[in-house]
Amino acid sequence: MKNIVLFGPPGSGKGTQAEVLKEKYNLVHISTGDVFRYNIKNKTDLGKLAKSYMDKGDLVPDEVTINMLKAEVEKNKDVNGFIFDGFPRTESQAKALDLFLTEKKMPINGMVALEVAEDLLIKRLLNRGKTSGRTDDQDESKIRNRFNEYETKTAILKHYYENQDKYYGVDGVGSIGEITERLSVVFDKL
Ligand code: B4P
Repeated sequence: MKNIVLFGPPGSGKGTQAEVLKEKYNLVHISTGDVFRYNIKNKTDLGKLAKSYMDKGDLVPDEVTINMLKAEVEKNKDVNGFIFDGFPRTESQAKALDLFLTEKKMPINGMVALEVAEDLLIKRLLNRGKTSGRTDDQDESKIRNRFNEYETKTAILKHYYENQDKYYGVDGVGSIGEITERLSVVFDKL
């Protein structure tokens, strides 16, 4: 099995690349952001809760996100592996994921991180905000709050996976195709 955490700051291209890589490697793509947006669209209780955090650019509480992620994994039996996109985003999510996947005897092979400078990320997100309808992409102060959440709660996960010899950084600047090529070099090794 290949279980890969696709990592990077908001707008680094995790969702974009996961769409391509899931086909190439026959993996199940779980994006916690997409699952939340699906629930918001369908006005479920989970969606209403998530919306109150996402609209401000805050992270959704760990307990909610961890339970949701586990349910998504359980829906997919007998698969080649998973691309986790946007999860984990806190140390407590990373520990919960390790515990859960170790119990299932399907550990993480590696964290593959897209590295992109903040000024370029802001441009990409504001640009998407013009057409996506995503409220968290339309306002620079909300985008800056997402970066702040990333810096204070998520960026430390680089060290978490480095300590397990599982961190692989990839330059996330270039065309979408070029970046897929770079990521594939790492995916092939894992
Ligand atoms: P996510 O949905 O995970 O999304 P993201 O960080 O905005 O973006 P991603 O990196 O996937 O970028 P994308 O490919 O779309 O999170 C949204 C919110 O959900 C969070 O703020 C949080 O509130 C909540 N949430 C999600 N997971 C959570 C968790 N585990 N715990 C708590 N809360 C959680 O690309 C962005 C843009 O760049 C696109 O427009 C794309 O077309 C463009 N782009 C991509 N690659 C490009 C390239 N090479 N060149 C130019 N443009 C490119």
